[in-house]
Amino acid sequence: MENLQISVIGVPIDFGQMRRGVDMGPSAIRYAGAIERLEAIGHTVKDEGDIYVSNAAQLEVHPKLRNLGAVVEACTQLSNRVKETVEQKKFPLILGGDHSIAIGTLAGLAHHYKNLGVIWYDAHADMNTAETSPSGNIHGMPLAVAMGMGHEKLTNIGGSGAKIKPENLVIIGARSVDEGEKALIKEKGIKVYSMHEIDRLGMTAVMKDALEYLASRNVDGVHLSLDLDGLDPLHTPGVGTPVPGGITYRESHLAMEMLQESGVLTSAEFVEVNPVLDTKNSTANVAVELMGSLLGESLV
Ligand code: 6HN
Ligand code: MN
Ligand code: MN
Ligand code: MN
Repeated sequence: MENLQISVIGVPIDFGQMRRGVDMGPSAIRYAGAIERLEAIGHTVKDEGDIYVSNAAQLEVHPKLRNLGAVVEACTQLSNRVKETVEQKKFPLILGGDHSIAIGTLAGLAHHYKNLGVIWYDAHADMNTAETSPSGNIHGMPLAVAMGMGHEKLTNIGGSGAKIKPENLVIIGARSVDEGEKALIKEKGIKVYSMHEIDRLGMTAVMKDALEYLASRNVDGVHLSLDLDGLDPLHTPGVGTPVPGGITYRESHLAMEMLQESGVLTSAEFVEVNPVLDTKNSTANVAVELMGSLLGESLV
């Protein structure tokens, strides 16, 4: 396995949704031993600290995009940091924070990857716009924004226009998808492996198919955006929007191992860890264990 130069960037933001505490995600994940775990594999890891997130109340408010100004400010900074990290030939590992941060991550990656593949591991499809969103929460919108849809203050982060192509995206674990999102998935022909496919085919076949699909798209990199609510809340209860009937702990390790084996991964983010909703930091612990499998820890 190739030893990587990993840059860890924390984004302590909880303004993309309504439950406070997910801003403590980066601390919880560090406390669970992320840095040491990756170093033990043999990687060179630099903890770059956290993005500064200012007070939402002091920035722009919008009736259908909760805390718009604060999310734009944090994602703009993150986009720049991710862009610099890739320029330095380092592997960006981003710790959330709620899933709105993916707007910044994908904007930063798009600067270098013109045909980026994205694996979205999540109970949700995260492709609402202000018009389709049932909640007004921006953490339910990052994929729409990355595809160039939504408020221009969001789509203009890191440069105007789409950052990813719908045909280079695969969603794994979906089981709570809103009507507007379903319509968009159909319209764009987005590849979704819902819980139905995971149950029916098994994770091995799902990951094999997903990786073959991305390879057939000739992607120039693959980003993993892992929302801890993709797993079943039995394993990761410390998330703001849990949905029962999710991916198991073991299936998730397998998925991470297969992604590692494929050798195509170029960046990753772990989001939605909310230690306030947790006991004994269990969700951050799972996040760190999955990071181990993703980045080459061997079982024997
Ligand atoms: N997440 N689809 C719902 C909404 O409010 O748009 C839930 C979104 C959850 C987002 O978990 O990252
Ligand atoms: Mn550049
Ligand atoms: Mn989710
Ligand atoms: Mn999500």
